[in-house]
Amino acid sequence: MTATEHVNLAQFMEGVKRRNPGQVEFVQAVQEVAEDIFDYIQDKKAYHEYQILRRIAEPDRVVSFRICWEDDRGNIRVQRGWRVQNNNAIGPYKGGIRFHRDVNESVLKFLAFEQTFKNSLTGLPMGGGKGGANFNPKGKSDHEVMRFCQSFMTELYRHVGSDTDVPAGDIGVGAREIGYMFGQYKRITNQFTGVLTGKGLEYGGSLIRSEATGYGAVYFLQNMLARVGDSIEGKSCVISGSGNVATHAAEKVNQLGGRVLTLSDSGGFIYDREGIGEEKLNWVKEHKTRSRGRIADYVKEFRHAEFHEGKRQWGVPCELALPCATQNELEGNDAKTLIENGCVGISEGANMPTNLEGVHRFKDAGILFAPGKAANAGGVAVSGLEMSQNSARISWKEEEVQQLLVDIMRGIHDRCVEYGGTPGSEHIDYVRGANIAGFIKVADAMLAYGVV
Ligand code: NDP
Ligand code: 2IT
Repeated sequence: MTATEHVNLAQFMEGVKRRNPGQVEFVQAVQEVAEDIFDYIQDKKAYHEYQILRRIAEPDRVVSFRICWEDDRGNIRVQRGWRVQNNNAIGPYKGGIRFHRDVNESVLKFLAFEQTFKNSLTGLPMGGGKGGANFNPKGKSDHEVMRFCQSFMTELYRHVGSDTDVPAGDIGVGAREIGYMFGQYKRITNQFTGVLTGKGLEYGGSLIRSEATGYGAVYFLQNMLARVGDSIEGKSCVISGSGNVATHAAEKVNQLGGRVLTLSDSGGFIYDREGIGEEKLNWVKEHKTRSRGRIADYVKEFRHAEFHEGKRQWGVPCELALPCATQNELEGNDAKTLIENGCVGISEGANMPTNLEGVHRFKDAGILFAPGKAANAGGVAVSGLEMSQNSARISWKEEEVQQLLVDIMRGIHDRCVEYGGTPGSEHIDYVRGANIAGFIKVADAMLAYGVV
């Protein structure tokens, strides 16, 4: 018998906290996974002996670097950037880049850890990574963003590559930023390779990549509802965020006959009782993405709607909820309110939007609750398809990618059902299902490699 067999969940988490002081988001993400995995591996000796979870919860490496750039007034600005390469047991590191004022090492470590399980769930050969910088794109000119992206890539290029680590977008990083970063990578290396995904269609991007995360989160909800004989049609839906994921989730809810009541940004939320239909949604996309405006302006355009400054939308009565903005935006009390108001299904478009107390409340209430690592995997899945297209130097048709996305989301759903079932009950714990199904593939690959 080895000493590691005696480590219980509490002792394991004590170690994680001790080794990662102050990294609350990272500890939270590990805790949520460890709660399920410890139970699952109780009788699986090899996973203990080879310290698999302990190793997945220690990034392969964290690269941290300085980024200098010049703003439009000639001031020299200094930012901090990171790339967290969490685990490459089943494929090259893969995961987005986030530019946001609040980015720090803890946030990127939690995202890279989650990404490892998410990417495994897609069934595609991708390891887990994440990167970013504490750069606030709000109010910056195009040229400032360009200079920042170029400076960021001038360091990042030596750590990434189409078979090593393939970044993509995330909060604050969309088509514009990917274009600037790809341009700089190509300039430095003189290579045109699939080093980034989420690229423009003119230079190796895939159809449906922009839509994939939001659409996928709604497909996941659709799969959960279908399993219990229900559907999205006619249901009211509360969505947070108004970026890439939120607007495409809203688009798919509309297409499937649901009614979207809210969208938000960091300034507050808008509530439109008449529903945010296609035309209004197109206005939001244009306003938020192209004009980089605020969601508050929605009520100037659509005067019947309400804007709730500095508030979150979880008190708006609804049947479905899709948190699509950021981590820990839905807390225990919000979960309680949603449950009391009769919400029947939640699908996380964002990464870890529900805090641990909220997750426990949803689990205990036995309602349909899809964790981000399963529900928002459609984005990285289509990134995986973009990598395949780049390697083969071809572009697939829209219908092909659409169908693959639908199939991949159904596959993830079914894997969660396989591992999230409860004996003697019809209920599926999708959190447990996603954690275990995501873990197994990575763990077994790690066992195959021995101690490396
Ligand atoms: P965007 O930058 O396109 O949009 C982010 C949205 O969230 C904006 O409306 C933004 O408001 C809001 N937001 C960001 N930070 C906060 C905050 N601290 N408080 C309140 N609102 C906030 O990002 P995405 O839509 O791409 O990403 C949203 C979420 O989805 C993230 O959790 C991301 O990790 C996750 N995700 C994204 C994927 C993708 O393919 N893009 C794939 C899988 C997950 P404001 O404009 O005011 O900042
Ligand atoms: O969180 C995520 O899955 C993403 N931001 C997308 C990652 C990717 O590589 O497409």
